[in-house]
Amino acid sequence: VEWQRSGEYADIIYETAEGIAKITINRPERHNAFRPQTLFELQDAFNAARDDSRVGVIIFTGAGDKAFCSGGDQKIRGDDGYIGDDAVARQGIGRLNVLDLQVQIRRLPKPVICMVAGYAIGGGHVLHVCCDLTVAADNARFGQTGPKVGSFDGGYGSWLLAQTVGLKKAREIWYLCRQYSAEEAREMGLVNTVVPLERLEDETVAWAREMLEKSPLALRMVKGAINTVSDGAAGMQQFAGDATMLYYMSEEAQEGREAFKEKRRPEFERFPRRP
Ligand code: 2NE
Repeated sequence: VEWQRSGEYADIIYETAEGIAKITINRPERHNAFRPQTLFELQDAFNAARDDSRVGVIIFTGAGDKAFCSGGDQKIRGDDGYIGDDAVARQGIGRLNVLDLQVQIRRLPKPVICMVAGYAIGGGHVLHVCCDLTVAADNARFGQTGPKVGSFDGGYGSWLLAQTVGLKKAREIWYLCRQYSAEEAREMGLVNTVVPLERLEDETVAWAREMLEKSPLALRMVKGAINTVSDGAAGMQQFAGDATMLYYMSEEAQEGREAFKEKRRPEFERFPRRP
């Protein structure tokens, strides 16, 4: 794949090719741990991928083969969150803006594949849980560390994980803070497939290409439908928005718009009252 790089980022890399956007956390010296700036940049890149109508699938990964992401950067963790170098941080206030990224991945109406080589751990593990699919290299290691390092994720990191692997397993993962191999993760339904490290990108791209052959609207609706159950009112709101979008695309809705502009009575009687 001939990736085309774009955007001005310090902590991430944004690339596109053949209808695929690849977003890479680029802090390998810290096992791709994130700081507030990393997350602002990721949010910007995911927005770019959402807005680009040529992009149908997003691959989310980490630089190098040691880690996808090791969660929040513990070296810049303050007493109330992660301290960056923005104006808020200068007031001594920390951030937990990874939560905004989790929501963004869930809401993004295109499939997001997490491509994991090495560690997906702590807040990095939660990010993979939030992605639609995970393709793991055979050297991948999965796990939560929160209760070991003085943290936890009681949102998607807990209940979406429980929905993915079951309640007992989710408790084990959080209470014991063990690490699991790629094969163990596959057996518990935490990842979709495991491939040799050297084939990781090729296999992930193949999964992306397979989805790109499918109807974009159908994929959008299925993602929304699956998330609706677990996202409650917010999931319903997104799904309802998609229903409005589809309605706008109908002749019936367009007749309402045209009639308003032409200052005439809308001719809705020509549309069937569907059973
Ligand atoms: C990932 C793991 C198990 C890897 O161990 P190992 O032995 O293979 O590598 P090492 O030497 O620990 O790590 C390599 C370098 O990366 C840094 C390390 O400190 C080391 O650099 P030096 O100190 O030698 O210069 N590094 C790795 N992870 C880092 C991190 N998260 N922050 C800053 N530097 C990091 C092992 O490295 C590990 O256990 N890492 C910590 C994982 C962790 O606990 N993450 C935070 C969980 S809490 C969280 O993410 C979170 C949340 O729960 C809720 C909201 C928001 C965030």
